[in-house]
Amino acid sequence: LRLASLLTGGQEQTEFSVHYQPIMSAKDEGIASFEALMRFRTPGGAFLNTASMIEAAETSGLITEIGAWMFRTSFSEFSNFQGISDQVRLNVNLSPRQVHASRIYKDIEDAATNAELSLNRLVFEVTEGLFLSNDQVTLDLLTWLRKRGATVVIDDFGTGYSSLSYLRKLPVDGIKIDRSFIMHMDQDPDALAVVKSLLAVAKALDLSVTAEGVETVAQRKIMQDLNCSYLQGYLYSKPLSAADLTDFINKAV
Ligand code: G
Ligand code: G
Ligand code: NA
Ligand code: MN
Repeated sequence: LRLASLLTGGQEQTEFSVHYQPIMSAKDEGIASFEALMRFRTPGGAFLNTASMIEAAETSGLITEIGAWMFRTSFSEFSNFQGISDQVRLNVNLSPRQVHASRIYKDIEDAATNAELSLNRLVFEVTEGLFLSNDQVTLDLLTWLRKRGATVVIDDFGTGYSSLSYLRKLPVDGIKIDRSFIMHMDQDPDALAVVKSLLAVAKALDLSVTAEGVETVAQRKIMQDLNCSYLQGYLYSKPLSAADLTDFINKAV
């Protein structure tokens, strides 16, 4: 694949695939959504580091092409998942460069049409950094997605050094609290205080909250007691291939 070989400096057959990590409803621990995460594999079968591959794709601009592939692949795999209710949704990450490429409208529309997937089954994750410059391109895209029925959440929330007051004006439906806070909250009172204040702000602004990186029963209990909406992390499942996900779904129901 030409794109992959560009990214990896010539390793011809680097394979793209998508893994899916479940997101559970905090109350009943049923499956609420799956987050689609890109995977890059060498001909030898080793997985390359996703974050560095995405960063390289972002820097080179290839992310728009890879992103379009990601929409097509994850939407159509998701619409073929068996045994999930039609309330279950698909989360997809958008990088800043993707958001700023005008083709994204058509890429999303075409992939959704092709997979016969309504946009109200989709959740788009964007990072806090996108909002720092308050640019109209970002606001227009997110507004359009929400008008079409999609959900928009801010990923890795709390790491971006932005003030909380700006949240009120943004075209978003929820936040995902960064894993670094969840990881430390049962030992570090400051991390717990941050988590509590994020939940209070989200409640006041009527935003959903997802806790990322929930690994222990103690962390789950804290988040349930604080009325967090959704939980995601290794306690439930690591990201799984579409094939392995079938087992997870069958066990969950
Ligand atoms: O699961 P994990 O190690 O793969 O994710 C590493 C990072 O790569 C995360 O920050 C995740 O949001 C990002 N990422 C994974 N897949 C995609 C994708 O399809 N698009 C974008 N923009 N980022 C992705
Ligand atoms: O930036 P984003 O939140 O999209 O990145 C998700 C990343 O977090 C992926 O690399 C995913 O594999 C990882 N991840 C998801 N759940 C857990 C968890 O419970 N613990 C740890 N350590 N990593 C997790
Ligand atoms: Na994400
Ligand atoms: Mn995240």
